[in-house]
Amino acid sequence: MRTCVAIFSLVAASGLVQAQSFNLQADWSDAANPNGPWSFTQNGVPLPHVNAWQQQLGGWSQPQPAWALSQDATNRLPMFMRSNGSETFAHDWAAGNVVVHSTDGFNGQGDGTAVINFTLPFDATFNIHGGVWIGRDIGRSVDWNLVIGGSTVTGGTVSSGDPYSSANPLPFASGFGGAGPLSGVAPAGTVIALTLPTHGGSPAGDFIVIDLTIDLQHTCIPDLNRDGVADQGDVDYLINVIAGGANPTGIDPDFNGDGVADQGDIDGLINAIAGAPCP
Ligand SMILES: [Ca+2]
Ligand SMILES: [Ca+2]
Repeated sequence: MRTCVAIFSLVAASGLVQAQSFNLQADWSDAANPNGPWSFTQNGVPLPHVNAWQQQLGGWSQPQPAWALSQDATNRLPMFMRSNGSETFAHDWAAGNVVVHSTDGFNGQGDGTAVINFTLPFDATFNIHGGVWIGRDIGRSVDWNLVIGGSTVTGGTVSSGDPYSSANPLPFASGFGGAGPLSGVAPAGTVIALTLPTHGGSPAGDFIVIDLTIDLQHTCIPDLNRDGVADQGDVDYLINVIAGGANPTGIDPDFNGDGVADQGDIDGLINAIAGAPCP
């Protein structure tokens, strides 16, 4: 939990600015991966696109595009898709839902765990909404874990026969970590990851349906040297970075976001440390 503590202890300026909402379904792309802040990966590595997942093996009456290593081979898991609604088997999701098939040793040979990554595009206060359910009832189980900045903060399991469904998703807030970890402040570049491994003991992987929205509010994090306090040390840090010095915490020295790193950023930082809104 060390990284998690570090993230949540970041001191953010109180002022706030603009909000932006990112919805997994609405933002879906079959053209690009990563797609903006989203990426569909095995163990964090973005997967290539296929035009018709299980084209030969069947299951869809119309070609179902997906992100996966192959269409029909034994490395076709994990798989990420936005359903085209032409499934020919019993399932509990609607056209337009984002569905993941977790990997397993049968059809994910040599492959990694299904992971949806969302990388914060700016310093932000984040709020994570939504939930998951198993896509069909054939005796299998899939785990979900929310991993923020490398630390697992909450998670759970959906299983064939459990009470959760499209009509009653398992909310992320009902994970073992409760609702607390679903909001916080984190710097640009922090990865919010939803990992979807096949549950231990499940005979194989299965479809899990994801309803996920991440709301962001721009904020600024005056604790530029990431030592847990916003103070003169951060002003010194920024002055040094702007002067061409080392930047071990990897901050963007353009603190006020006007496109240049200069005295205006130092002034903005001093004001923010004193309690003013983000510049
Ligand atoms: Ca500091
Ligand atoms: Ca600036």
